[in-house]
Amino acid sequence: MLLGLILLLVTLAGCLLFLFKPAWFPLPISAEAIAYDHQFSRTLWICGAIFVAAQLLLAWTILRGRQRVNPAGLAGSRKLEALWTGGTMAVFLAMAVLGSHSWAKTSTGTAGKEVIRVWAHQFAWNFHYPGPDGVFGRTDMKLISDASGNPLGLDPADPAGKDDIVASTLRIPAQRDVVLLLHSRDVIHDFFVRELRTKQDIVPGMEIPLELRVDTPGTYEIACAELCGLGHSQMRSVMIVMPPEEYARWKARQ
Ligand SMILES: [Cu+2]
Repeated sequence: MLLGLILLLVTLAGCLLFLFKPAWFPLPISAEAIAYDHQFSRTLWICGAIFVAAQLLLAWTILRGRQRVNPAGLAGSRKLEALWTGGTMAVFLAMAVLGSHSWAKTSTGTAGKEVIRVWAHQFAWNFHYPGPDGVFGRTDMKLISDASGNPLGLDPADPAGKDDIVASTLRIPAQRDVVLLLHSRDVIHDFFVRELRTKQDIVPGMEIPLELRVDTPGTYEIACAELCGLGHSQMRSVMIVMPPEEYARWKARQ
């Protein structure tokens, strides 16, 4: 009896937490983030409904009390088993297909887009812009020197690198397609902006593209989401999304 009541209370408290949302996600700032949120609420509603139904059934069974049933007289039902196994499978597959739509949108290709290299290292971020010539200067691991202000190892002998911009905060234009090319100088890091609902691992030796298009100007935190060493928790920066004209002015000033 008591167990049944506790179960009902816990289920009710769980539902209230989701209905009143004392803590919830920050606002989504891109179409992908909105699609992700829709998929998340769909999953939550379906799983939540099944969870509540199962708990209510369990509570009802407990509250009804024990009945003396001859165990030999209990028989399983193949039909019922096939029904809920099939049902679970159908729901699972349907959600997987719906979810894969939001993933499929993350295509690659840099033509006509704002291309910025992101360099992660223990424990900081650097952002590399090609400058007015649109060409990234050559970089060399051997030339990397944080002390002399060359965190990317830009080769001073390469003329394409003369106009390059290196910054410690990421600035991107709003309402424009942006491709971030993710690089790591040392270990695996992970580019994470909560408002984008995106986490992308950064693997040393690889250039991993991440496409985004942000609609809402503002300042958003970038965190490293891969435990990368002792200073991992300090490895953060900000992504400043600027109106396109303001972004162009900022770039011209550099
Ligand atoms: Cu990291």
